[in-house]
Amino acid sequence: MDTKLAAVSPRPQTTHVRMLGVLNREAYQAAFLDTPGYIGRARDEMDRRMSQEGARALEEADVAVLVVEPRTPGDVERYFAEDLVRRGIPAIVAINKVDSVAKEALLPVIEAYSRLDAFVEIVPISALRSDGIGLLMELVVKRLPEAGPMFPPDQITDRSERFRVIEMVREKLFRLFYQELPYATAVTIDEWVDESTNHGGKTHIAIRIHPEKDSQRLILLGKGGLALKEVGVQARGDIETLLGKQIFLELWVKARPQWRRDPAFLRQLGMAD
Ligand SMILES: Nc1nc2c(ncn2[C@@H]2O[C@H](COP(=O)(O)OP(=O)(O)OP(=O)(O)O)[C@@H](O)[C@H]2O)c(=O)[nH]1
Ligand SMILES: [Mg+2]
Repeated sequence: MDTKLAAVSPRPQTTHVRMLGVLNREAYQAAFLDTPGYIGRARDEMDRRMSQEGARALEEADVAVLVVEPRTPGDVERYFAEDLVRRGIPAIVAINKVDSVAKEALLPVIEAYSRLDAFVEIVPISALRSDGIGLLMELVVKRLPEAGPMFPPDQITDRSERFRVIEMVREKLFRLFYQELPYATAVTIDEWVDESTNHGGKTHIAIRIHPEKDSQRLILLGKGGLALKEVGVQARGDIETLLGKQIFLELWVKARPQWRRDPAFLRQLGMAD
Protein backbone atom coordinates (compact mmCIF):
# COMPACT_ATOMS: atom_id res chain seq x y z
CA MET A 1 0.00 0.00 0.00
CA ASP A 2 1.14 3.56 -0.56
CA THR A 3 -0.67 4.82 2.55
CA LYS A 4 -0.52 3.72 6.16
CA LEU A 5 -3.89 2.20 6.97
CA ALA A 6 -3.64 0.31 10.22
CA ALA A 7 -1.73 -0.21 13.44
CA VAL A 8 1.60 -2.05 13.40
CA SER A 9 3.27 -3.05 16.67
CA PRO A 10 5.50 -5.73 18.16
CA ARG A 11 2.56 -7.00 20.20
CA PRO A 12 0.63 -9.99 18.84
CA GLN A 13 -3.07 -9.36 18.15
CA THR A 14 -2.50 -5.78 17.06
CA THR A 15 -4.91 -6.32 14.16
CA HIS A 16 -8.33 -7.02 15.64
CA VAL A 17 -10.61 -6.66 12.64
CA ARG A 18 -10.35 -7.39 8.98
CA MET A 19 -9.22 -4.45 6.92
CA LEU A 20 -9.34 -3.83 3.19
CA GLY A 21 -6.51 -2.10 1.38
CA VAL A 22 -6.90 -1.43 -2.34
CA LEU A 23 -3.85 -1.14 -4.56
CA ASN A 24 -4.44 0.57 -7.88
CA ARG A 25 -1.85 0.20 -10.62
CA GLU A 26 -2.06 0.93 -14.31
CA ALA A 27 -2.36 -2.74 -15.23
CA TYR A 28 -4.42 -4.04 -12.31
CA GLN A 29 -6.33 -3.46 -9.12
CA ALA A 30 -5.59 -5.75 -6.18
CA ALA A 31 -7.71 -5.75 -3.02
CA PHE A 32 -5.91 -7.00 0.09
CA LEU A 33 -7.71 -8.18 3.20
CA ASP A 34 -5.55 -8.00 6.31
CA THR A 35 -6.90 -10.05 9.18
CA PRO A 36 -6.05 -10.92 12.77
CA GLY A 37 -3.55 -13.74 13.11
CA TYR A 38 -3.79 -16.97 15.05
CA ILE A 39 -6.03 -16.76 18.11
CA GLY A 40 -6.18 -20.34 19.35
CA ARG A 41 -8.93 -21.35 21.73
CA ALA A 42 -11.40 -18.47 22.06
CA ARG A 43 -11.69 -17.27 25.66
CA ASP A 44 -14.42 -14.75 25.00
CA GLU A 45 -16.63 -13.13 22.36
CA MET A 46 -13.81 -10.85 21.19
CA ASP A 47 -11.53 -13.87 20.50
CA ARG A 48 -14.33 -15.62 18.67
CA ARG A 49 -14.94 -12.61 16.43
CA MET A 50 -11.22 -12.14 15.77
CA SER A 51 -10.78 -15.75 14.60
CA GLN A 52 -13.74 -15.60 12.30
CA GLU A 53 -12.38 -12.51 10.52
CA GLY A 54 -9.59 -14.58 8.94
CA ALA A 55 -11.86 -17.43 7.94
CA ARG A 56 -14.37 -15.06 6.33
CA ALA A 57 -11.68 -13.26 4.35
CA LEU A 58 -10.48 -16.61 2.97
CA GLU A 59 -13.97 -17.37 1.73
CA GLU A 60 -13.75 -14.32 -0.52
CA ALA A 61 -10.10 -14.52 -1.54
CA ASP A 62 -8.68 -15.60 -4.91
CA VAL A 63 -5.19 -15.94 -3.45
CA ALA A 64 -3.96 -16.27 0.13
CA VAL A 65 -0.67 -14.92 1.43
CA LEU A 66 0.50 -16.39 4.72
CA VAL A 67 3.04 -14.05 6.31
CA VAL A 68 5.38 -15.92 8.65
CA GLU A 69 8.49 -15.37 10.74
CA PRO A 70 11.86 -16.43 9.29
CA ARG A 71 11.97 -19.73 11.17
CA THR A 72 10.88 -23.28 10.46
CA PRO A 73 7.11 -23.82 10.63
CA GLY A 74 5.62 -24.66 14.03
CA ASP A 75 2.16 -25.89 14.98
CA VAL A 76 0.42 -22.64 14.09
CA GLU A 77 2.01 -22.39 10.64
CA ARG A 78 1.20 -26.05 9.96
CA TYR A 79 -2.39 -25.45 11.04
CA PHE A 80 -2.74 -22.59 8.54
CA ALA A 81 -1.00 -24.59 5.80
CA GLU A 82 -3.44 -27.47 6.23
CA ASP A 83 -6.41 -25.14 6.36
CA LEU A 84 -5.36 -23.50 3.09
CA VAL A 85 -4.92 -26.85 1.37
CA ARG A 86 -8.34 -27.93 2.59
CA ARG A 87 -9.89 -24.76 1.23
CA GLY A 88 -8.17 -25.23 -2.12
CA ILE A 89 -7.10 -21.59 -2.39
CA PRO A 90 -3.75 -20.97 -4.08
CA ALA A 91 -1.53 -19.95 -1.19
CA ILE A 92 1.77 -18.11 -1.15
CA VAL A 93 3.94 -18.12 1.95
CA ALA A 94 5.86 -14.88 2.50
CA ILE A 95 8.77 -15.44 4.85
CA ASN A 96 9.07 -11.98 6.38
CA LYS A 97 11.81 -10.22 8.37
CA VAL A 98 14.63 -11.77 6.36
CA ASP A 99 16.61 -8.66 7.32
CA SER A 100 16.86 -10.12 10.82
CA VAL A 101 18.45 -13.48 9.94
CA ALA A 102 21.63 -14.65 8.21
CA LYS A 103 21.24 -15.93 4.64
CA GLU A 104 22.41 -19.42 5.69
CA ALA A 105 19.65 -19.59 8.28
CA LEU A 106 17.03 -18.91 5.63
CA LEU A 107 17.66 -21.91 3.45
CA PRO A 108 16.45 -24.54 5.95
CA VAL A 109 13.34 -22.42 6.54
CA ILE A 110 12.53 -22.32 2.83
CA GLU A 111 13.12 -26.07 2.60
CA ALA A 112 10.86 -26.78 5.56
CA TYR A 113 8.05 -24.75 3.98
CA SER A 114 8.53 -26.45 0.67
CA ARG A 115 8.20 -29.87 2.38
CA LEU A 116 4.76 -28.86 3.70
CA ASP A 117 3.60 -29.04 0.10
CA ALA A 118 0.92 -26.44 0.72
CA PHE A 119 2.18 -23.37 -1.11
CA VAL A 120 2.35 -22.43 -4.77
CA GLU A 121 5.20 -19.99 -4.04
CA ILE A 122 7.66 -19.35 -1.23
CA VAL A 123 8.89 -15.76 -1.16
CA PRO A 124 11.41 -14.33 1.30
CA ILE A 125 10.62 -10.69 2.02
CA SER A 126 11.47 -7.84 4.32
CA ALA A 127 8.45 -5.60 4.77
CA LEU A 128 10.69 -3.25 6.74
CA ARG A 129 13.16 -2.78 3.90
CA SER A 130 10.63 -3.37 1.09
CA ASP A 131 12.74 -6.31 -0.14
CA GLY A 132 10.91 -8.90 -2.19
CA ILE A 133 7.63 -6.95 -2.13
CA GLY A 134 7.70 -6.33 -5.88
CA LEU A 135 8.14 -10.03 -6.55
CA LEU A 136 5.41 -10.95 -4.06
CA MET A 137 3.01 -8.54 -5.79
CA GLU A 138 3.86 -10.02 -9.17
CA LEU A 139 3.16 -13.53 -7.93
CA VAL A 140 -0.15 -12.45 -6.37
CA VAL A 141 -1.34 -10.45 -9.37
CA LYS A 142 -0.53 -13.27 -11.76
CA ARG A 143 -3.12 -15.39 -9.93
CA LEU A 144 -5.93 -12.84 -9.87
CA PRO A 145 -8.89 -13.48 -12.14
CA GLU A 146 -9.35 -11.20 -15.09
CA ALA A 147 -12.13 -8.76 -14.26
CA GLY A 148 -12.93 -5.09 -14.07
CA PRO A 149 -12.00 -3.14 -10.94
CA MET A 150 -14.09 -3.94 -7.85
CA PHE A 151 -13.56 -0.55 -6.24
CA PRO A 152 -13.50 3.04 -7.51
CA PRO A 153 -9.90 4.25 -8.01
CA ASP A 154 -10.08 6.72 -5.12
CA GLN A 155 -11.21 4.16 -2.57
CA ILE A 156 -8.21 2.79 -0.67
CA THR A 157 -9.99 1.09 2.23
CA ASP A 158 -13.40 0.12 3.59
CA ARG A 159 -12.68 1.67 6.96
CA SER A 160 -13.70 5.21 7.83
CA GLU A 161 -11.40 8.08 8.69
CA ARG A 162 -12.59 7.72 12.30
CA PHE A 163 -11.55 4.09 12.34
CA ARG A 164 -8.09 4.97 11.07
CA VAL A 165 -7.73 7.70 13.71
CA ILE A 166 -8.51 5.08 16.34
CA GLU A 167 -5.92 2.76 14.79
CA MET A 168 -3.25 5.43 15.20
CA VAL A 169 -4.03 5.66 18.93
CA ARG A 170 -4.16 1.87 19.32
CA GLU A 171 -0.78 1.61 17.65
CA LYS A 172 0.83 4.01 20.12
CA LEU A 173 -0.78 2.21 23.06
CA PHE A 174 0.47 -1.16 21.83
CA ARG A 175 3.96 0.21 21.22
CA LEU A 176 4.37 2.27 24.38
CA PHE A 177 2.83 -0.30 26.71
CA TYR A 178 4.38 -3.26 24.92
CA GLN A 179 4.91 -5.24 28.14
CA GLU A 180 2.26 -4.11 30.56
CA LEU A 181 -0.81 -3.27 28.53
CA PRO A 182 -3.63 -5.75 28.86
CA TYR A 183 -5.15 -7.12 25.66
CA ALA A 184 -8.44 -5.83 26.89
CA THR A 185 -7.88 -2.21 25.90
CA ALA A 186 -10.28 -0.65 23.43
CA VAL A 187 -10.35 2.83 21.91
CA THR A 188 -13.37 4.87 20.87
CA ILE A 189 -14.06 8.43 19.73
CA ASP A 190 -16.27 10.45 22.09
CA GLU A 191 -16.32 13.70 20.19
CA TRP A 192 -15.15 15.07 16.84
CA VAL A 193 -15.67 18.73 15.97
CA ASP A 194 -14.17 20.12 12.77
CA GLU A 195 -12.82 23.67 12.97
CA SER A 196 -13.72 23.98 16.63
CA THR A 197 -13.98 27.62 17.69
CA ASN A 198 -13.14 26.54 21.26
CA HIS A 199 -9.84 25.14 20.04
CA GLY A 200 -8.46 27.90 17.85
CA GLY A 201 -10.13 26.53 14.72
CA LYS A 202 -8.41 23.16 14.99
CA THR A 203 -10.32 19.90 14.71
CA HIS A 204 -11.18 18.76 18.22
CA ILE A 205 -11.04 15.01 18.75
CA ALA A 206 -11.80 13.48 22.15
CA ILE A 207 -10.77 9.86 22.46
CA ARG A 208 -11.57 7.38 25.19
CA ILE A 209 -9.35 4.46 26.11
CA HIS A 210 -11.13 1.56 27.80
CA PRO A 211 -9.15 -0.95 29.85
CA GLU A 212 -11.21 -3.67 31.47
CA LYS A 213 -10.08 -2.96 35.02
CA ASP A 214 -9.74 0.22 36.99
CA SER A 215 -6.25 -0.82 38.16
CA GLN A 216 -5.16 -0.76 34.51
CA ARG A 217 -6.23 2.84 34.21
CA LEU A 218 -3.29 3.84 36.41
CA ILE A 219 -0.81 2.02 34.16
CA LEU A 220 -2.17 3.91 31.18
CA LEU A 221 -1.98 7.25 32.92
CA GLY A 222 1.55 6.73 34.25
CA LYS A 223 3.22 8.88 36.88
CA GLY A 224 1.66 12.33 36.75
CA GLY A 225 -0.22 11.32 33.59
CA LEU A 226 3.05 11.32 31.64
CA ALA A 227 2.52 7.96 29.94
CA LEU A 228 -0.82 9.00 28.52
CA LYS A 229 0.63 12.34 27.49
CA GLU A 230 3.27 10.54 25.40
CA VAL A 231 0.52 8.51 23.68
CA GLY A 232 -1.16 11.81 22.82
CA VAL A 233 1.98 13.44 21.46
CA GLN A 234 2.82 10.50 19.21
CA ALA A 235 -0.73 9.83 18.05
CA ARG A 236 -1.38 13.48 17.27
CA GLY A 237 1.50 13.53 14.80
CA ASP A 238 0.16 10.53 12.90
CA ILE A 239 -3.43 11.76 12.95
CA GLU A 240 -2.42 15.19 11.64
CA THR A 241 -0.59 13.49 8.78
CA LEU A 242 -3.62 11.32 8.09
CA LEU A 243 -6.12 14.18 8.12
CA GLY A 244 -3.78 16.76 6.62
CA LYS A 245 -4.69 19.34 9.24
CA GLN A 246 -3.95 20.33 12.81
CA ILE A 247 -5.95 18.75 15.59
CA PHE A 248 -6.58 19.27 19.27
CA LEU A 249 -6.43 15.77 20.72
CA GLU A 250 -7.91 14.91 24.08
CA LEU A 251 -7.41 11.48 25.67
CA TRP A 252 -9.52 10.02 28.45
CA VAL A 253 -9.16 6.71 30.24
CA LYS A 254 -12.09 4.94 31.83
CA ALA A 255 -12.41 1.29 32.76
CA ARG A 256 -15.16 -0.66 31.01
CA PRO A 257 -15.50 -4.01 32.76
CA GLN A 258 -16.10 -7.09 30.57
CA TRP A 259 -16.25 -5.20 27.29
CA ARG A 260 -14.68 -8.16 25.46
CA ARG A 261 -17.93 -10.00 26.11
CA ASP A 262 -20.26 -7.17 25.14
CA PRO A 263 -21.67 -7.73 21.61
CA ALA A 264 -22.99 -4.19 21.22
CA PHE A 265 -19.64 -2.66 22.15
CA LEU A 266 -17.72 -5.07 19.89
CA ARG A 267 -19.97 -4.03 17.03
CA GLN A 268 -19.18 -0.40 17.83
CA LEU A 269 -15.47 -1.30 17.53
CA GLY A 270 -16.11 -2.54 14.01
CA MET A 271 -16.08 -6.26 14.75
CA ALA A 272 -18.69 -8.16 12.77
CA ASP A 273 -21.02 -10.62 14.59
N1 LIG B 1 12.89 -6.73 11.38
C1 LIG B 1 11.70 -6.67 10.79
N2 LIG B 1 10.59 -6.39 11.53
C2 LIG B 1 9.40 -6.33 10.90
C3 LIG B 1 9.28 -6.55 9.51
N3 LIG B 1 7.97 -6.44 9.17
C4 LIG B 1 7.31 -6.18 10.32
N4 LIG B 1 8.16 -6.09 11.37
C5 LIG B 1 7.82 -5.80 12.77
O1 LIG B 1 7.05 -6.86 13.28
C6 LIG B 1 6.11 -6.39 14.24
C7 LIG B 1 4.71 -6.91 13.94
O2 LIG B 1 4.19 -6.23 12.81
P1 LIG B 1 2.63 -6.23 12.53
O3 LIG B 1 2.38 -5.64 11.18
O4 LIG B 1 1.88 -5.63 13.70
O5 LIG B 1 2.37 -7.80 12.46
P2 LIG B 1 1.02 -8.60 12.24
O6 LIG B 1 1.40 -9.92 11.67
O7 LIG B 1 0.04 -7.79 11.49
O8 LIG B 1 0.56 -8.86 13.73
P3 LIG B 1 -0.92 -8.79 14.37
O9 LIG B 1 -1.66 -7.67 13.74
O10 LIG B 1 -0.63 -8.51 15.82
O11 LIG B 1 -1.55 -10.12 14.15
C8 LIG B 1 6.22 -4.87 14.24
O12 LIG B 1 7.01 -4.48 15.34
C9 LIG B 1 6.91 -4.59 12.93
O13 LIG B 1 7.68 -3.40 12.97
C10 LIG B 1 10.48 -6.83 8.75
O14 LIG B 1 10.50 -7.03 7.54
N5 LIG B 1 11.64 -6.88 9.46
MG1 LIG C 1 -1.55 -6.78 11.89
